[in-house]
Amino acid sequence: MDKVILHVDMDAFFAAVEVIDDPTLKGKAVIVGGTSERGVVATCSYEARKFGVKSAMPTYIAKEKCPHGIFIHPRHYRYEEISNEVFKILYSITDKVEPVSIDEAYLDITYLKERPEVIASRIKYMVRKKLGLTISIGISYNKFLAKLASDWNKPNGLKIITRDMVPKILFPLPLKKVHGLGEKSVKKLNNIGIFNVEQLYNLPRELFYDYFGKFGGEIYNRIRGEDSREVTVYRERKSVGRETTLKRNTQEKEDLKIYIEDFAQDIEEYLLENNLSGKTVILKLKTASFQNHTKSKTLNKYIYSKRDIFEAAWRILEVLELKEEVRLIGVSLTSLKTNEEEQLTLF
Ligand code: TTP
Ligand code: MG
Repeated sequence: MDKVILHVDMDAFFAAVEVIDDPTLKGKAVIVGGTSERGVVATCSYEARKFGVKSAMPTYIAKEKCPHGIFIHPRHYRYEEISNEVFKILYSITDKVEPVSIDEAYLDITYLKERPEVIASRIKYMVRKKLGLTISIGISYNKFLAKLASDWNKPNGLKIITRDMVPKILFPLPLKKVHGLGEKSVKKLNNIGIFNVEQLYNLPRELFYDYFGKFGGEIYNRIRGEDSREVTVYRERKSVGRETTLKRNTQEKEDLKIYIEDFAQDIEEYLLENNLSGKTVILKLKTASFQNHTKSKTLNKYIYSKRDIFEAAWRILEVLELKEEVRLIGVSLTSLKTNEEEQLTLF
């Protein structure tokens, strides 16, 4: 069965937030970015885009192109706040949400009963009603096509790409629309007279490896509308840990060491399964008189291996003064993050 993937992306996100916070900006050329001489544009409203202003453009050039624009310094905490609200709406639809950036996510809605376009319209409605913002949504059977679809008729877009539309819909596209093709690759291809997907499609597979290295196969598949990447769900988890009441109370550190080794093994397993690593190790002890003690150490790098976890916990225990017997011991790891996966070229 084909998957059903949504790609959602807020329209002119930072600029749109500025407009909801100050409605007098509505309909104006709002440009958010560094306002110093060397600043660059983070984003701008669609009104400003008409004048050729775009993300990453030096602010002084944006001023030349759009002298009547309203230039605003970014308020990142506020964008985070609104982003959290958007994600709450997404999680109310499904747990299968993969955040990609502050204003962008994939949702796997394969197993939801309602029709995808109904679900997408509901998301758009909720975001509009609750936050006063517009969002563009693409629907397809894989991530690559869903992302292409969300970009199809921004802002406030909704687009479905079905199997029978491929390859027709892909062929006329300029290469820069192929997510995963960086600027350099596009230039290289232009140099040999390849400007759109159809021309690329007709090249032999081996050539893709020459041009894109190990990602060649991936690009070859993508322009055929194939992409097997899963929507990777990651809900932030605060910590992972294990604890146990000892069979016999003890004051011997060497006895406690064995428990720490066991815990480190379990924690490593969990982290590997979930592609996580952590930075803060916590040792917990409960004494024979039921007093709890916790001591933590934040490391200067993320760890996940049994050995690193064990060593960090042991270093805490080693220097502790045990005044009475211990009846319970626990080790946990917090400040977790998802390990970066190898990214496809430059996006
Ligand atoms: P985008 O989704 O790329 O852009 P956007 O939401 O402003 O506009 P669009 O309607 O085309 O989706 O990026 C999301 C936010 O990330 C954007 O509002 C500002 C920030 N950003 C930067 O700070 N610098 C950049 O170069 C880009 C591309 C985005
Ligand atoms: Mg956006």
